[in-house]
Amino acid sequence: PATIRREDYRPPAWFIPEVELDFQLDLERTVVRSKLDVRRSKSAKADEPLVLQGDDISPTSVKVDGEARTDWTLVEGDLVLPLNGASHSVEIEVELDPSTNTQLMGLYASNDMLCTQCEAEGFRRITFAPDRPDVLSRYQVRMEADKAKFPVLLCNGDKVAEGDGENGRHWVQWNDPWPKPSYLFALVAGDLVANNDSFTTRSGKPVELNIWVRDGDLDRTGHAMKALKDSMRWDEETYGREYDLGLFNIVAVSDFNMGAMENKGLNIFNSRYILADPEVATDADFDGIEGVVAHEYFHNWSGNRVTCRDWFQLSLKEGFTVYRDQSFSADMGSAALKRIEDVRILRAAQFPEDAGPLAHPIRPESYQEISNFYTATIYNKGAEVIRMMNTLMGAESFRKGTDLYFDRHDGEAATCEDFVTAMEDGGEIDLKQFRNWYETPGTPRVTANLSHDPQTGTATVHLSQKIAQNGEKPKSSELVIPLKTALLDPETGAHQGEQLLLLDQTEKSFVLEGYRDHPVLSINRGFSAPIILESSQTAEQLAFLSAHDDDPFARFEAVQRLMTGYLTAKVLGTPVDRDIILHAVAKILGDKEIDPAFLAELLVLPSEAFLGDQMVEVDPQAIHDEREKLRGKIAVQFEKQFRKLYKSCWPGEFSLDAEARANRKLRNVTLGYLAASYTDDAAELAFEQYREADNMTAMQGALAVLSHLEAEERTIAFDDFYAKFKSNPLVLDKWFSLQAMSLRPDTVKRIDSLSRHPDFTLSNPNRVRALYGAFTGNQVRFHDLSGKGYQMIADMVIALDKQNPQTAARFIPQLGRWRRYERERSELMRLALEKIAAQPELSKDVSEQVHKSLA
Ligand code: HT7
Ligand code: ZN
Repeated sequence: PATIRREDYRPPAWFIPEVELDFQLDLERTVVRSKLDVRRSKSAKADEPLVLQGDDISPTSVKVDGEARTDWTLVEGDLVLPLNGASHSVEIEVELDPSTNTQLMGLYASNDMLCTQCEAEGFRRITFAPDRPDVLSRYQVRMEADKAKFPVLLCNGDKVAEGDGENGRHWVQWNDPWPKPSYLFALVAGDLVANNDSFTTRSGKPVELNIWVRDGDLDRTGHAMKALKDSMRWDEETYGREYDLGLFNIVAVSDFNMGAMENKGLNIFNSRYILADPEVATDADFDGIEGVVAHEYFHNWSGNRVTCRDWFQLSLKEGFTVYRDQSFSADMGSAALKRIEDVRILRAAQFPEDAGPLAHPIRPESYQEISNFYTATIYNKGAEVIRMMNTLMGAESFRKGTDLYFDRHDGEAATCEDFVTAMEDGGEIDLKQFRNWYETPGTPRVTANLSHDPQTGTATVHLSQKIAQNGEKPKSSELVIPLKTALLDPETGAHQGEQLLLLDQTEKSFVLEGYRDHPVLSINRGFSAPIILESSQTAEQLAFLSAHDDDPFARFEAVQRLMTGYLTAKVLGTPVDRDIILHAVAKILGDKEIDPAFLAELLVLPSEAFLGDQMVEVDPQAIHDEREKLRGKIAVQFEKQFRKLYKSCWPGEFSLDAEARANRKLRNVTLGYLAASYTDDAAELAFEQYREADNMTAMQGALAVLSHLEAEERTIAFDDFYAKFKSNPLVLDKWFSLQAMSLRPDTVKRIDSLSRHPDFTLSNPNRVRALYGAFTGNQVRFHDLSGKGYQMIADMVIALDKQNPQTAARFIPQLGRWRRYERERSELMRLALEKIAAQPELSKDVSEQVHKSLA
C-alpha cells in the first residue's frame, strides 16, 4: 500500500461550496444522485482535471453542466473527469447495496436500519467526492424510502420539508447551513422512537434534542439525555461555546466500528454508549456513556466548527476533545478518581503503543491507512499535551488561547500548528519548544533525585530526561516537561505549597530553600506530565507518601510504585521486603479519612500488563504468579478488615450518587480479596452477591470472581445470567467477556467453543471485542505457552479481515509487542504475525499493522 506523507500536503485544486444529494433508500438497492457545484482553485492549473475519490463504487451516470459525459476514467477507484472551466455543475449517479457492506464504513445496514459512517474515508463509499477534510460544503439532502420500513429519515442540519410519495414511500428534505467536510455527513433511516427533550442555550435559543433508539430501548436513554444537557451547559460555561442548530439528534446503532461519531447535528452512537439502566449497565458503563456523549457533543466546536486540514492533524480535534471530555467528567464527579482512571487508560493503552513498533507522534508524519491512526497516542496522549498547556499557562490564559483559536479558525480546516499559535497569541506564552511534543514519539523517562544540605537548609531536585527511540525517530528530544512538585515534611507530611518545575533541558536542577530536615519528594503530582518517572525513592519513602501525600493522585501513585517495585523484584528473583507493603496496606485500611471509592483505588494491585511493561523481558506467567501470591497474602492478612468492609458496603436502595457508587466499588474490590484469601466460602459469597444483586455492577463483580473458580456456583450463575439476558446484546457481550477473562486453565478451549456459540458472530464488532478483545487482555491465558491463544487471534484476524478490516487491524498490536516477551512466547507471537502476513489479499489496514510490527 502507498504511504501518504504529511510533508506532501497540497491544498485542493477544486472547491465544492454546494452539494445536493438525493437518496432513494433501500436495504439492497440504494440510488445516490449528487450534484456538486465545483469551483477551480485560483492556484490550480487551468487543465487540472477534477478528481473525486471513490471506493468500491462506480458511476451509473456522469453529467457536467447538464450534459452526459463518458470521458471520465476510474483510477484506483477515483473518478477523474477532465474539465476546462473555472466552475461547473457535476451530477453523478451511483447504486449501492448497503446490505452487503460488512465493513460498516459508508452506507450500511444494521438491524434493518440504514446508517452511515464517513470518518475518515467512508463518504467515498457512498458517492464520488473530494473526500478530504479541507473541502467544506453546504449540504442539501433529500431522502426517500418506504414509509413502513423506514418511518424515520434523519440527516445533518435542519429538516426543511417532508411529504408522502407514491407506492407507500415518503421523503424528507434536510438542509445543513454550516459548511462541513464530507466526513461529517450522516444519514439514518429506520423504524426508531425518540426520547425527545429540549435545551435553551444561554443566549435563549431553543434546541430540540432527540435520542433515537429501537422501540423497547426508550427507557434506557435517560442517562445519555442528562449527559447531553449537562455537556451543552458545561461547554457554554467552561469554553463559552453554544450549540448552533435548532435540532440535535443522536441515534444508537448496534453495529459500529468505534464508540460514536460526531456528524453535524446527527451524532451516531454505538448503542453501548447510549443504553443504560442499573439492571443492565455497570457504574463504569454509566461513566462511559457520560464521557462519550460529552465527547461527541464537544466535537461540535472542536472538530466541526473548526475542523482538521488533513488527517495528520487528527489530534487537533481528538486530543483536544478528549481533554475537554475528561475535564467535563472530572467536574461532574470526583476529579481525583477521574484523573486516576485517565492515567490508568493512558498507561494501559498508550504507553505500550509508544514503546512498540507502531509508535508515532501525536501528529504523525506518514500513514498507509488512516483508520489505523485512531490510536491512544492521538487521543489520550494528545489530551495530555493539551492538559500540559493548561498547566503551563494557567486556566485564565488557557481560556484566552482557546477563545482565540475558536474565533480565528471558525469555519476553517486548521492544523495543530494553528492551535499552538492561537494558544501563544491568546494566552501570551511562548510555546516554541513545547511544540516538540507534537513530533516526538515515545514516552519520556524522567529521573528525579533529591539531595539535601542541612547546613544551608536547601533541598535540590535533580532532574533529567531521555526518550526511548522507538518507531519514528524524534526530531528533537528536549521536551518541556511540567512537573508539579512538593517537598513533604518527613514527620508530618505537610508542605510549603506545590511548585511547578519545568524540565526543559536534558538535565536541570532546582534549588529550594527552607528545609531543615531532609524532605520527601512528591513529584509529577496529578500526573502533570505523561512520563515514566525513574526516581531512586526507597520503599520507605514510597510507603510514607502512600500514607501522607495530600495529592490524591500522588498518593495512589506511591502505592502503585511501592507494589510495582516489590512485584518486579520478585519476578526477577531479587530479595525484597514484603512487610513494608503489608504495613502500607494496614495504614491505608486504618485511615478513617479515606472515602470508600478512593480506598478501593488504593487497594487495587498494579495490573499484570502494567507490571509487564516495567520489565525488559516479560514472562506473563511469572508476573501472574507473584501478583497472585501478594494478593493472597494481603487477603489473608487483612481478611477480617475485608470482611467488615464488605459488610459495611451493603447497598441500600440503588442510586447513582457518589456514595452508593463508592460502596459498590469497594464491595467488589473486597469481594475479590475475600475470594483470594483461600476462605472456603468465596464461591458462596460471590454467588450470594450475584443472586441478591439488583444492579449490574454487583452482578458483574460477583461473576468476575466466580469466573476464575472451579465451583458449581460458577456454572449455575453463568447459565442463569445467559438465560436472563440472552435477548440483550449489550449484556450478552458481558457474558462473553467475563468468560474470556477467566484465569482458569481451560480458558483458551472455552474461547474456542464460545466462538462457535450461536450468539457469537464476527459481523458485530462489539461481540468480537467482547470475546477476543477481553481475551487478549487476559495476560496469563492469552500468553499461554502452548501458543494457542496467539493462533486463535491470528485465525480470527484472517477471517475478520475479509469482512471488517478496520476491526481486524485493531488486534494486531497485541501480537505486535512480540519483541518484549521471553524467547519462547516471542517466537510464537512472531509466527502468528507471519501467518497473517502470508495471507493473500490482506486489507490495507491489517497489512500496514502487520508489516510494521514485523519490521
Ligand atoms: N471521530 C470519531 C471517529 C470514528 C471513526 C473513525 C474510523 C472508523 C470509524 C469511526 N467511527 C468514529 C469518533 C470520535 O473520536 O469522536
Ligand atoms: Zn473524537
